[in-house]
Amino acid sequence: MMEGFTGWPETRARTYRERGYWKGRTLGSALHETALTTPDAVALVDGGRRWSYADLDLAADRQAAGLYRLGLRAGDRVLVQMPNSAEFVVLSFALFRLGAVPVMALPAHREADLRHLADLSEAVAFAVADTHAGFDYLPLARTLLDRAPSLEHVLVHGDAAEFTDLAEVYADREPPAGPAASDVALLLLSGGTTGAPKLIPRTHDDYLYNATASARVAGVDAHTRYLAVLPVAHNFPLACPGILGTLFSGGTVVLCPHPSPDAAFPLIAAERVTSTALVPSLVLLWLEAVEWSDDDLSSLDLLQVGGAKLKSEVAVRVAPALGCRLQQVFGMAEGLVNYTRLDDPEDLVLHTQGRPLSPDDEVRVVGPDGAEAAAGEIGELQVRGPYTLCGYYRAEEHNATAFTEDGFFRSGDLVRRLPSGHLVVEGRTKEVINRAGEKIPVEEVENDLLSLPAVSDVALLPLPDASLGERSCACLIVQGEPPTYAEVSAHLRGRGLARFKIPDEVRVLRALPRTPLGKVDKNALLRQLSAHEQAL
Ligand code: OOB
Repeated sequence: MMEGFTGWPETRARTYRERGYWKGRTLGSALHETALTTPDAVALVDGGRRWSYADLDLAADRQAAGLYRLGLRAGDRVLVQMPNSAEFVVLSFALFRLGAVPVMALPAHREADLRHLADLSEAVAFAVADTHAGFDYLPLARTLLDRAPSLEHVLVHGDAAEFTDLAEVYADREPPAGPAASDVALLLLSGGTTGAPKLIPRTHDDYLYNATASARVAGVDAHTRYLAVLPVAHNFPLACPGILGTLFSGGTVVLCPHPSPDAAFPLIAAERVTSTALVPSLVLLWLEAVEWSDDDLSSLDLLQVGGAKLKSEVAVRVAPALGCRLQQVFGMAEGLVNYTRLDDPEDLVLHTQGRPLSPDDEVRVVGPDGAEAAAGEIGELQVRGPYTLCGYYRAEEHNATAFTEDGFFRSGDLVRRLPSGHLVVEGRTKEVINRAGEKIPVEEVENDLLSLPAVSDVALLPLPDASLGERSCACLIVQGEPPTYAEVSAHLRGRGLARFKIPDEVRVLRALPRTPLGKVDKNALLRQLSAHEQAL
């Protein structure tokens, strides 16, 4: 077993096997089985390029062999930061086959997060595309290679310069012996509690179940044509059911390089896309764009929405405007995923965030006193189950508080449970700003703001935002000349902060309100800001 990984207690593991959730198969072998059944069906579409299942299966094997020849071994970690592309899918399966473990970074991450991830995982390789969305990843790769002592290889899709070209990482088909189904298959990034992202180990057994059970609940089959719009390294588009759920069902994955309607709508029309997944802020954008778009979206049958709370007012507009069904998805990289079901009454689909995927998801709602909340009351969601982690990777100290004694994960989400078992998300106990589904760890950004020379105190707050859900506002106390927005933002970018963590707004205040204990009173500050807003 991988050091730093906490597995399930044996009695629960046995139950999950006996009940057929864990099938003892790896992600790599599941793809192989689909490829044997439907070798000629189209697995992937990326721009003008198409891969049949046989093509994808072979490409993954050859790349696994190539990575092995390069010196990568089972258990090695590889930091992967790739845009939505077929190369991401091929590389992921090559790593799954080899038993090497991808660390799933997002294209928006910058040096600070990447270095932390490389160091924490002791990644031996970093895989990137040369450029994406106007950003050149090669200078970033150079800095990282220079500063992260574990890194030995940089693998590049595109113009590789002095690094290894991913297209050349292949060897003839003789895959080395693969991993066991109980091994860690990948490390997902946490949406962030406080501080830098944590790593979430997902095993082949648990992630295969996550993807295939999700596929059933979302009605995915061989006719599904799934558009991957959200960043593919995220759990939602990757396995809820996303790319993996579609591939294990023999459907087609269409990769969308950008989430804008300009990129997505023509792809939906051309590839007759049947389903996709969005965060609420994108739903708003799509609802607006569909008004003037000429693209034929009639093939679209299902829109999944999750990552942040979808307001009922927006939920009701989805079916009429886009001509498809809606499925709300409330999930977390740590495991538990809730779905509204396709045959749920409309009321539940519009006004709840769904119910747990698995009959063996043990969910409880706990009040501040630690006791279970009364039916219908708000409390913290705690969970354990066949695909929910039992410990963050290499995070002993944090794990001591993130889990209860009986092994439940404290999600930090405040929910209410209806008699049907459906959950309504009501807020959070932890300090995270949910900006369009991307989670901003407040404390980390506050610390970075404090390093600005003139800044003596700071508070980062979420402001309600019609399109993003929440936007971030940095309130600064300064000595002397206040910095401009451009200066603040340049400073943070210079410290390697991910793009979505840069505050949307900066305000300079005379003082921060305090609680009797001397902590910044963020509720009072929020009231102060909104009173100011109304006065304008
Ligand atoms: C998904 O995963 P993460 O790890 O980026 O973020 C998880 C957190 C949850 O704990 C919750 O606070 C929030 O994001 N969240 C929602 C939500 N879906 C996620 N809050 C309200 N309503 C929803 N529907 O975001 C994720 C993972 C798998 C599938 C879908 C989303």
